[in-house]
Amino acid sequence: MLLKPLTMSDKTDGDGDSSILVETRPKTKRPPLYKVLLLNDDYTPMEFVVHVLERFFGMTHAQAFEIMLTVHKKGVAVVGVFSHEIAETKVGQVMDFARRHQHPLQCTMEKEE
Ligand code: TYC
Repeated sequence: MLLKPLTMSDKTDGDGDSSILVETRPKTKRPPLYKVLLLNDDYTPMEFVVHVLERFFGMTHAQAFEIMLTVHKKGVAVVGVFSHEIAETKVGQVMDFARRHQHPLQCTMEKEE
């Protein structure tokens, strides 16, 4: 096989075999993000959902009310996007809070594409 002649800018390892070292940039892939989803049901009171969104997702009352209505009408809404660990924590906090208050509210997470 014919090798292209080396030029000044080519980097070799100096062992005289004319091999060119191609520097690759280290692949530092960003970790995936996760959507936290709130699901509608027929029993959880609207005010409770609004409170959950204020308490665990830092929304204002107006933002929380708007998102609660979206879930109520459409069945589901993304309430935040987080790292895997933070998303897991939020889901756990919401599920635990709902369970303690005996509401069937469901909160899940899914990987963002
Ligand atoms: N659908 C509920 C009701 O009519 C309200 C509700 C909204 C429940 C959002 C869950 O994630 C939810 N009381």
